[in-house]
Amino acid sequence: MTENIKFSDYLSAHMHGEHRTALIGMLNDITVACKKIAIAIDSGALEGNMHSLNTENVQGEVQKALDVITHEIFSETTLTSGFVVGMASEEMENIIEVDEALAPNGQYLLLFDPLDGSSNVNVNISVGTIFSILKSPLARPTLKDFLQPGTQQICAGYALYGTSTMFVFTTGEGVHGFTLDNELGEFFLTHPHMKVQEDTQEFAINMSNYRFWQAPVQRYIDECLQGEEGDREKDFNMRWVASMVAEIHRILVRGGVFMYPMDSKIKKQGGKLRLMYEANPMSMIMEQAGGLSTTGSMRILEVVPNALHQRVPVMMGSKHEIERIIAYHGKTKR
Ligand code: AHM
Ligand code: MG
Repeated sequence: MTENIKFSDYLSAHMHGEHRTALIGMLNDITVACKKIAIAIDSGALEGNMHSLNTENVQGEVQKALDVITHEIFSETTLTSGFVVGMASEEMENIIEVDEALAPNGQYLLLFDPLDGSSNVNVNISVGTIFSILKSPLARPTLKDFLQPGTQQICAGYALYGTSTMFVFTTGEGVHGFTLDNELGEFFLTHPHMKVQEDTQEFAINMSNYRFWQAPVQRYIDECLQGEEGDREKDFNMRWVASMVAEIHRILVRGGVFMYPMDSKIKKQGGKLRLMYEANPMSMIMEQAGGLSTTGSMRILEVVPNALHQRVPVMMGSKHEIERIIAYHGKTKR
C-alpha cells in the first residue's frame, strides 16, 4: 500500500460539505457490504452458490444464486447508518421502500447492481458491485424521486472482486481506489487520484455484435482493426471480459475505451446497460478521472431517466478516443 491510510480514516479526513456525515456513514456501510460480498463470492462453490436459479429478474435475465444473495447482503448491510430512505437494485423491479424506523437520518437514495458481470461467476472471472447515491427530495420517496439525471449523483463507486478486492469511489473530488487487506479486513488507499490516459490503443467491445452495430461504431472499430495500415496509422489491442467493472477498472489503470453501443438486436430495449446503476455511476467516475462518457449522441450524465431500469448505449474511456467516436456519430450516415 502506498500511504497506509485506512478507508475510514480517509473518509474522516477528506469528506467535506453538507453531505459529510451522511457520506461517511453510507460509505462505511457500503464497504462492509462489499467485504461480505467478497466473502460470499470467494466461498461460492464451497457453499453450493454458483448455480442459476429458475427465476428471472425484471430484465428477463436468469438469476444466479449469487445475484440474489448479494442483493440481500447489499440491501440489508447498507441500512445501518440510517441515511438511506430508498433503494433500487438491478434485481428488484420496484423501488425498495425503507422503513421509517431504519432511516432516522433520512435523505438519500442508494441505487445498485449488487453483482455486475454475474455471467462470469461460475467461470471464476472478475465481477463487481456498482452503486450510485442521489439526494432524495422527500423522506418518503416515490419512483419519480429516483428519476434524476446522473449529474445529480453525490457519490458513485464500485467494488471489483478480482485478483484483489478493490473499492473505487468518487464524491466529485477525483477518483480514489482502495485495496482490501484480507487479513486485516480493511481497505487501504492504494490508488489515490486515479486518472484515465487521454490517448489509448486499446478498445473493449463484444465483437460478436459487429453486424448489428450502427455505422459510426463499425467505422471506429474498422479503423482500429486496420491498425498501422489504415487511417489511424497505429495498431490497437482488444480486451473483452464481459464484466463492466473489470473493464472500467482496467481503463482507469491503463487507459482504453469501453463500448456497449446501440445495436439492432437490443434497439427495442434502448441498449444493453442500465442507466441508473451501471452507466451513470461509471460515467461519473470516468469524468472525474478525466475521461469521457457518451451514448454517441449525448453525455450519459445528462440523460433524463424515464424508468428505473432504463437502458442506454454506453461508450466511455480515454478522452481523445471518445471525442473521435462522438465526432463519427455526428458525421457518419447511420
Ligand atoms: P449484468 O448486470 O446482468 O451482469 O449485465 C451487465 C454486463 C456487463 O458487466 C458487461 O459489460 C456486459 O453485461 C456483457 O454483455 P455480453 O455478455 O453481451 O458481452
Ligand atoms: Mg450489471
